[in-house]
Amino acid sequence: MDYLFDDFQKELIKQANRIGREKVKPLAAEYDREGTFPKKLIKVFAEAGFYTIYIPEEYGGIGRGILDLVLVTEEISRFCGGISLAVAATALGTFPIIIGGNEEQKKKYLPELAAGESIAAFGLTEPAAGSDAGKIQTRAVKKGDKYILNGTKVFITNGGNARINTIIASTDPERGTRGATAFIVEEGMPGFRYGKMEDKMGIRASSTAELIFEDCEVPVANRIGEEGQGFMVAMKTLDKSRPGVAAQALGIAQGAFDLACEYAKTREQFGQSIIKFQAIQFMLADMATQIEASRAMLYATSRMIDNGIDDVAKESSMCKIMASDTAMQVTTDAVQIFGGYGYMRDYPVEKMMRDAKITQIYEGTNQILRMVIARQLIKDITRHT
Ligand code: COS
Repeated sequence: MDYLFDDFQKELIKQANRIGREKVKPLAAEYDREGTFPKKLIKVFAEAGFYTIYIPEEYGGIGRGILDLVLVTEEISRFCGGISLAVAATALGTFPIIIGGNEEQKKKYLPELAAGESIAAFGLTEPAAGSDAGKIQTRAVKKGDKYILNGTKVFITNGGNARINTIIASTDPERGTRGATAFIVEEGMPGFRYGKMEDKMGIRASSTAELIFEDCEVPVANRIGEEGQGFMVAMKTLDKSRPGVAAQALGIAQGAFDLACEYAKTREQFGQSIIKFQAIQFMLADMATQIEASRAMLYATSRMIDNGIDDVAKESSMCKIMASDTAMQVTTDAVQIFGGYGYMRDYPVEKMMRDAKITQIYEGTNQILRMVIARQLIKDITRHT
């Protein structure tokens, strides 16, 4: 699909691929085993300008867009789906400021994020509010020039390492989704601490933490938008970030596919390389087809967003479902092609299968996303009849 990119994007893909191959790949197995957060790679990503991509020029970015961001995420994820989150989940944590922040907030926070001096996290999920995000219980009560936050966020990607956290809390529980409000909470604000660090099946080079707010004092100046706009900010954020999950999934799938092809060429059984068997050829053909279909849908959705189309809940859900289901299928098939070796930790494909699983779950389970798609389909049908 090279012909579809401008010169900047072609260079960006090459650069991200080189960094993935030279810097990410050698660390992927160790960081997965040890659950190491990739602090030293954040410096590399920052120097490469990956954090500037989605930030407007007036705040230290280069004002490109979602397509460029997904291209970088895809390339890094070919080598490690966990490490790619140091970029992709920072974008997720930054989008609420870009979408709903005022001029002062953008001037204050975006330049350090663009420079990669800080990374960001997005805090929506709670123990009792996962798919039903409108049921959040974290409370924010205004007292003078501060809000006092109380509650717990769970499963927060980049948690424990993000200086800047965009948090959705309820300022008016009786109003449900219309009572939610978004805040920027900095590491070190009084009453904000980290709880449990999760020990996960996959994406182990990414941190996943509990964020605990105990009478946490957040200046009124750190409220994003007005009271009651938090749910809308969260939903618009997810519309922009789900293609990032699709890119992560696609990269993982492509990485597993490349290894499976290589292995199938070199592995000999019954006197010939196993790629000569139709059973393997058909598997590889299906894997490649699913990957290309996911890629086409992801790039099309990213281009829609970059062209200013706001109403993309359906398309961003579709590309996330398509790519994450593909990643799960392709990585499972890659393990199958590797046979017994694929099941062993000595080979990288079992990690890819573990990393792929989360892409079907987070930033909206694929079941919830089908609901989002169906709701939009019903609206479209009603509009056209
Ligand atoms: N863009 C802008 N506004 C949106 C929106 C979108 N994509 N989706 C919903 N909204 C608005 C609705 O228009 C509605 O506004 P009004 O109150 O003004 O009518 C409001 O948000 C509530 O929406 P809705 O009625 O659809 O809320 P529900 O509680 O029924 O369901 C879902 C919302 C299920 C879509 C939401 O809870 C969701 O996305 N859940 C998954 C959460 C998730 O992804 N979690 C992962 C962790 S975050 S990394």
